[in-house]
Amino acid sequence: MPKILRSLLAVMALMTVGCVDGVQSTLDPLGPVAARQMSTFMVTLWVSLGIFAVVGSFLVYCIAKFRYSGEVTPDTPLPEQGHGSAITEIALILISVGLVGVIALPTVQGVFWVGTEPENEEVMVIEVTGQQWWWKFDYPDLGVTCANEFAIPAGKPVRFNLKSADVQHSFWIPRLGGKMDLLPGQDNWLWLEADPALLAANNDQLSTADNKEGMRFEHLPDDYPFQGYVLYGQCAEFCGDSHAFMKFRCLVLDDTNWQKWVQWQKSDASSTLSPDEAKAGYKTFAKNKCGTCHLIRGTNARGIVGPDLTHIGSRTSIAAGWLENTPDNLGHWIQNPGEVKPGNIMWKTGYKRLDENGEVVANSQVEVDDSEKDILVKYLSSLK
Ligand code: HEC
Ligand SMILES: [Cu+2]
Repeated sequence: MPKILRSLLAVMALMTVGCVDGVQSTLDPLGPVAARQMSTFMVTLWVSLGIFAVVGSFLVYCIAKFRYSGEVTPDTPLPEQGHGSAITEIALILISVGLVGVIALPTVQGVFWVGTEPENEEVMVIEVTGQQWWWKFDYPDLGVTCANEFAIPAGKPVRFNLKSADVQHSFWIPRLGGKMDLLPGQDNWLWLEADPALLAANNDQLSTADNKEGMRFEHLPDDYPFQGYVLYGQCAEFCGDSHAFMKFRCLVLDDTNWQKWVQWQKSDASSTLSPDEAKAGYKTFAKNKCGTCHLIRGTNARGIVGPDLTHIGSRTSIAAGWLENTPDNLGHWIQNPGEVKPGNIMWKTGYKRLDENGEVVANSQVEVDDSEKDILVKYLSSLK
């Protein structure tokens, strides 16, 4: 096989594997919107494959059947020439129009279905704000605000009102459906739902100690305060340096866990450290000006530039779904966020940096040394 063909096949194989077996596969729906989008896609796929098979077979047949077998010289006569057949042409036009109809009907119906909130059902509203490079989630009816990880109740439709604080982003939870742009100055929305039956039916895809490879969506860790599923989301519109690291996690909870989650989210920060240790932790936080950008409810840290850190200790991830929430990752992030997510606002506008001439370039010049880092990691991890 020629080298170029082999490389092409390898790339195609890799891409297909990425589609079929990912935690963010659109071909493996876990909710009605994703299922509908997938079935519409399958109609188009089957029709296209049918056309490919019929046209391809004719082509191969004609090449084989009408091939000139003798030696070709300048004197070889042209084969018999035809000038079209009205009947064939009309038939082909009718068949094409028919096939376009077969594709268009479910597509147009689907567009309207996806664009209309489910009737006769209470639809919960979540306001989503995309920011470079993290997500803010507000529940106006519940008085809950959180960042980068949010929860929805299983089996209930949710309306996402989409806004952007800066540039264009796009909200996407591939296994639930989507996606939709967040535009500065224009309000978009979409609705999604996680289907408990589909979640239960795909239980074998859960990550377990010996099934990390086959993982397609996850159970929450055992020490998480609630039990449920984790679905992965992603910004799907290029929005700057760290666009690829602008992820988020959507927790899907049953009724009992959902009620518990809401109560917990509404509560102020509570540290598992002793009051003295917690006080020292907060002091270090305040000293480094972290509170000018971050909110920790129940303290004087009231910043809104960065994500809400009220319950950061109980999050599964940090840096907008990009890193697992471990003490090492948290420490690395706090000391050098620019290395984790190039160009991010915390690093760019908060931290002490030098330009190529050794001149200081930054506003507030945060610089966290090792002992302060340890205190901050201990304090933030204790905010459950
Ligand atoms: C200039 C504003 C600013 C300052 C000062 C700042 N941060 Fe941040 N912080 C941000 C922004 C913006 C993000 C989101 C970055 C991203 O994900 O792109 C962030 C993210 C974080 C995260 C991850 C949060 C999440 O939801 O994943 C942690 C933890 C954090 N900061 C801790 C700190 C600590 C500790 C300090 C003080 C040493 C600090 N920050 C100082 C703006 C700031
Ligand atoms: Cu984005």
